[in-house]
Amino acid sequence: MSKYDPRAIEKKWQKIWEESGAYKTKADSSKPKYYVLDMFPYPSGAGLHVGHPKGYIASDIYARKRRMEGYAVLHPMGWDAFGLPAENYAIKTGTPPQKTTDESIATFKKQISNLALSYDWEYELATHAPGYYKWTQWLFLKFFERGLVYKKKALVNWDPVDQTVLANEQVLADGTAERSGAKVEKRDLEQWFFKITDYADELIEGLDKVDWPESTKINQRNWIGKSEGAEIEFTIANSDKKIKIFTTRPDTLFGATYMVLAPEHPLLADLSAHAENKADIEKYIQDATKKSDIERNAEEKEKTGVEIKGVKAINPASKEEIPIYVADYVLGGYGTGAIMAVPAHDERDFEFAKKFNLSVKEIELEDPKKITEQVGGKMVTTYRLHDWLISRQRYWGAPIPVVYDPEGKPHAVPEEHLPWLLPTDVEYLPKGTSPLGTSKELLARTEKLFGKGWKPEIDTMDTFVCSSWYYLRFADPHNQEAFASKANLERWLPVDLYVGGAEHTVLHLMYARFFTKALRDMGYLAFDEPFLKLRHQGLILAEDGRKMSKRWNNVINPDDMVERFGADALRLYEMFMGPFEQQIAWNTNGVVGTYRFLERVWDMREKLAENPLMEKLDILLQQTIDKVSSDIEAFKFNTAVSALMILSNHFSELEQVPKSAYVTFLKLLHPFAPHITHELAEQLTLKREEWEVWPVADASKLTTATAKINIYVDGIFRVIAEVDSRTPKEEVIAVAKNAAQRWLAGREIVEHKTVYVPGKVVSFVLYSPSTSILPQP
Ligand code: ANZ
Repeated sequence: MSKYDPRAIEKKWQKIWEESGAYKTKADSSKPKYYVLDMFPYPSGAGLHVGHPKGYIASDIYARKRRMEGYAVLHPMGWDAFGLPAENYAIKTGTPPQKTTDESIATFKKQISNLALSYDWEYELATHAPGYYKWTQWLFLKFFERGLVYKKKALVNWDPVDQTVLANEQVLADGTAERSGAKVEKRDLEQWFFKITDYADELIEGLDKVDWPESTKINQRNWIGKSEGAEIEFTIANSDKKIKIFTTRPDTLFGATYMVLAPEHPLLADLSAHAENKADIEKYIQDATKKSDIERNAEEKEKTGVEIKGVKAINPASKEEIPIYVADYVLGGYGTGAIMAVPAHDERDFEFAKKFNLSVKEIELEDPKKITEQVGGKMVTTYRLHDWLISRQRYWGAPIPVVYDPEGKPHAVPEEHLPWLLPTDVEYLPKGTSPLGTSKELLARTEKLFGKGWKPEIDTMDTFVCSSWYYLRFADPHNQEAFASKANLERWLPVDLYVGGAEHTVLHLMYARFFTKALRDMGYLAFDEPFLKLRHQGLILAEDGRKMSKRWNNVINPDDMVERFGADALRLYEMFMGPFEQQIAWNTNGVVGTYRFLERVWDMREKLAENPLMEKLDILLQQTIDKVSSDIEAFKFNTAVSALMILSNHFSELEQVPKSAYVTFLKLLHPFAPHITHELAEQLTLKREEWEVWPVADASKLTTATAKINIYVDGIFRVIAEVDSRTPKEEVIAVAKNAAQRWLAGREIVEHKTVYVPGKVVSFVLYSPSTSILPQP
């Protein structure tokens, strides 16, 4: 009989699947729907490394299981195609981003196809295609009509390397840019914003409705940063001017011994005009506003500030005159940008007071409600979340569909002119202004359509706008009349399972939720949350434990692995290597291991017989069905694979393997290793409807016996622990340790002398304290 040869069978089956349309979406069938989505990749020039497919393999297994269970599955793939790498490459080489992007997509697609991921390529989309960004622009217009898009001048994050403005979400905790790593600066610029803050509350509440990793929910809640407190006005002495502060502790009002304004506070110019030290204040403001909020807020940072000399405020409770400072530990973008400082109760205020010799006043706390009312304040809710800045001074993005009349007033480009095409006659090199400003064609187009003196908007949209709605487009990717038809949206949305990296917890995953809620309010969608179940894959590190990167020359290419061991072995290995969400280093020997496993599965054909199941095998088989089924649901792919290995080991011990058990085994293995299972099914002349169905465990055979484990310590029987008889050895030993804790107390176990008699006994031997042979520290 022939040897297992993945090279021969994998190509054969990929061709058959393609020609027979095996993974076509059954859009109009009567079957229930299931939508399995991967976060679509940015098609970079470097191609895929073995880390990319980890999530894709997992979602593919899920999608295949759902199909076998009788669902109509939507499992599409596309390209998040706009973005800076292609543009930066264009600057270096002059190659148009369009060309680089299309080439990268072709490479990615080929690599993905080698892995037998069951995407329906008829549903493919790419965000840089005019047929797609037409609808990105259309959505911008709808948001604009509804007042969810506006333009304002604001102090914004400027990335000096990528030469563009960034959203707050794109600046990391250390004040560097998420993409370029540059230290982010502040600039005062007029920019377009999406009003995501309108949905702050709902974005928090909705998190309770979805099956997402808790850490991601926490990140979103913290990012939105809802805070309940009071706004209270402080009057400036000898003036009718007032400064409004935000505090979560109005009960400490009597203890406010000074005030602090953020360097960005709008009243500062006015106040410092009367100050004795105007020049010092101006210098301080200039320096402070260059720093990032994160830097300014750093706890270990020494407090700095300047008093506005000659100007005082009046504490509305104590009526005392108190000094006013400008200091950068108060942020312009939070609360009202001004605080009352209570050094007796607030750590930061205390530090500042110590440094500047300000009085620290011990006080009795007031009733927060009452005191707020008494001084004419009001209770308010503030948020850390700001509106989403979407203007980018870069080329390779969707043009913002706006034109300006000769007075400079913005107008939306009417719908009939969409797609508002990205011009091609541009200089890519960013000079701090937008490359689209160099296009003669864009200007001529604008003047021709709207009149002399009209000018186009020259910024493009943040690429996160494009990815905020792609999961909707997948329901109906070729529709030219709408971003997706109502019927198709109803058929497929929301996404049932979404798989992707954890790095987008407050970026894409929040923006997409905002889009969904806004579109629901406009009547286009009938659901609140776009992604019902979300899972993040852990990174695959290189064999040296570092991140895979061209720079370290440690990248493992999936094509090489497929070439050497086949896609099935690679798929199995990536699922078997450890818990799905954990970060794990690559080990090529592991692929050798899964290859050998498949080889044994292959060779087992020769032992098949039509004999009935023995009871022991039948129980193991039912248990395996049960475990693989529930493990896939729970994203415990590694333990699902190990259950399959246990079953196949049992087959190996048998003289003859009952064919019916082997066929069930093939069904369970199929989502993990589609090629070999198809080939074996063909050799066994199984019909599709016979084996491409997910098996259901016979519950009556699953009743698990409990095993009573006798636990011995140093040869003396101590206690009994009860465990499920299926519990693996390591777990039984852990349970036994726990149960015998008081006889083990504080002493070291001689691990290699631990004895386990399956289902019966665990025996521990302890190091004797007098003759300790423990290695000295
Ligand atoms: C007086 C006070 C006394 C405060 C006290 C705290 C403790 P969260 O919980 O994050 O909302 N604050 C207000 N606006 C600020 C700004 N723009 N920049 C920096 N700090 C600001 O924190 C609210 C508290 O942070 C507010 O309550 C205010 O200090 C400060 F014992 O007011 B508190």
